[in-house]
Amino acid sequence: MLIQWYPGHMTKAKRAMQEDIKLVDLIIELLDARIPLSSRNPDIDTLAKGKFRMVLLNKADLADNAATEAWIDYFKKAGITAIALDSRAKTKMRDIQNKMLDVCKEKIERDKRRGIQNRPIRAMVVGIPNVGKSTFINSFAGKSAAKTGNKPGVTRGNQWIKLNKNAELLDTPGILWPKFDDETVGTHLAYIGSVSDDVVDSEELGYEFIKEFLNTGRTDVLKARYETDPENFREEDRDYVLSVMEGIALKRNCLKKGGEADTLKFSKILLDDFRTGRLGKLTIEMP
Ligand SMILES: Nc1nc2c(ncn2[C@@H]2O[C@H](COP(=O)(O)OP(=O)(O)OP(=O)(O)O)[C@@H](O)[C@H]2O)c(=O)[nH]1
Ligand SMILES: [Mg+2]
Repeated sequence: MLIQWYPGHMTKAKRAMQEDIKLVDLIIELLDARIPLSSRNPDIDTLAKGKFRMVLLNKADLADNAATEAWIDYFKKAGITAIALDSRAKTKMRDIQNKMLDVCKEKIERDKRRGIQNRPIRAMVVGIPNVGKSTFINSFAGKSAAKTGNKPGVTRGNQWIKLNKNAELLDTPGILWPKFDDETVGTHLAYIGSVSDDVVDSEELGYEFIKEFLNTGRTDVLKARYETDPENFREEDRDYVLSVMEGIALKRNCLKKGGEADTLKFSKILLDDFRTGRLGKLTIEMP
């Protein structure tokens, strides 16, 4: 399934990011804990060259805990501090601030040697659309300073949020990149709602989702949520994925006028169940 989404505002946002990066000490990169590979901007190493770095594995409340631990370990081995986070919760923010100071301690010490004291750390918060950048900043600031919303493309311009004497954060619009290396990157970004639903065929996306779960042997996830064993729908000479989709759609009473399975309606339910965690805490990509 070929998905591309690179609207004009992202070209502009990338330019603004290149411009403002000169002003910051630290890059805080938010990844989606369910797809840490596909949610990484492949240009980030170039863009963030010479800056201190930190990764937040956000929406960890929707991801598998053991998988998130494995990812934290993966980043640690690459020399990057990574922290699991549900950015809607304020409880972890002090911990994150301490990690920020720790990651930037070289700079703080350098400032001190030059007689500069208490200059705040300036950090740019970057990441794909809808990953939770603005939500994180609001929790960190302890107030609604940045606009948030459950769809990609909410933040449209860079905005500084001055927090306290220790830190200032720059909220940025979510960006993707003009071409995904691999088709699965686009598909995975669409699963989590980082690509606008307007450019995606939901029915096809639902099909891809079921196919991926069947191919990776995770029929238990579907079985648990929809109370039916996908194996029951296996027939000779018939597309197994489609038969599973239709079978569950019928069971869920997703019907078209003539009584046949409404697979579009079911796909929308399926994706919504995934995005809201009703399918369980699921990580799609492993290190
Ligand atoms: N479950 C869960 N939802 C979250 C988390 N962080 C953010 N959200 C939700 O994700 C949606 C997007 O959040 P935003 O903060 O607007 O995302 P953003 O990265 O600023 O998005 P853009 O500005 O469009 O790039 C909102 O509905 C948030 O409530 C999290 O850690 N867990
Ligand atoms: Mg935002």
